[in-house]
Amino acid sequence: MTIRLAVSEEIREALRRRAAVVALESTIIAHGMPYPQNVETARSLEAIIREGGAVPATIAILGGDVKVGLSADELDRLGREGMRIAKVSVRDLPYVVAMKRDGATTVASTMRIAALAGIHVFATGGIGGVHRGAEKTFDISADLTEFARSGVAVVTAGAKAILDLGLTLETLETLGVPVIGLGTDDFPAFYSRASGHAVPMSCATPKEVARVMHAKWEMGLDGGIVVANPIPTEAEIPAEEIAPVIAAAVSKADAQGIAGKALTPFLLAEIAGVTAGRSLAANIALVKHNARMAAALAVAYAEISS
Ligand code: PSU
Ligand code: MN
Repeated sequence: MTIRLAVSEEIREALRRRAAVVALESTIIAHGMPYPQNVETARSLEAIIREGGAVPATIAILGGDVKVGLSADELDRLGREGMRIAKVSVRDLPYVVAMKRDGATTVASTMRIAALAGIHVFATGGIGGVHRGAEKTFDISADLTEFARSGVAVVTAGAKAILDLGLTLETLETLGVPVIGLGTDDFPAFYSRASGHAVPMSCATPKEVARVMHAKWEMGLDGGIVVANPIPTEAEIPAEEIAPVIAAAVSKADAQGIAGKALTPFLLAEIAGVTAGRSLAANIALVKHNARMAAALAVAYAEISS
């Protein structure tokens, strides 16, 4: 027995044909960006994926239903409700379903639901990871453990420098998760194209990444793949510029005792406030870029696996 999924007709039909489908998460809409830019962005992501020849599958929990594919009204409701909607990671799934609540899914829970639905490619902004100071707080995102389990390739602009990127990469290695730099040898740091941490492997094209996906799962190696796709140069905020802003946000969270699932949204909102919207523009540009790459990857993977 697995979770009953409410998959839209269009997506069900695409999966039946083994066509290209790209999953999208909803925490980035409800908690990652302000209204109305969040809804506008969510809509453009779906349009970009369609232009790329794939079917978008935005995932969220609505009234306890695990939705794969949202209507325009449902997407709007998520965006308007924003922070009032629960942030739902894997541990929270049974609670929101049983209580018939709404929930915005994180990378971890979106990966799990995508895998259950038979979707192998997912576009996000940045994945969660090992937080700075995790040796004391134990704050390591469930996104990482999910990569060890769910067979989904996640296109991400690396991970934000609010995290300890070195420890994040070490943890992914321990969990047996491939981290592929797409056109880069350096693990991207979300707002910046490089972090100074090398990726263990790189591919030049989405086609090559699709071959790695196919090889991994054919070999019976379960679990996901991190596809690290750097932010476009013109939208980048250089590391030396964003570093002090991030450091200040981390200290402020520490001083105010912000921890657990509230930490990531707190840091994101702090950074957006201090950079006067520049971080938001960068965020929107990189997610769109990830959606474009994810569509190409889903098309290439559909070709290889059929
Ligand atoms: N990183 C971002 N923006 C986000 C998130 C992460 O740059 O919106 C969201 C994603 O949904 C991710 C979640 O899965 O935060 C991780 O939260 P936590 O660290 O509490 O696991
Ligand atoms: Mn956490």
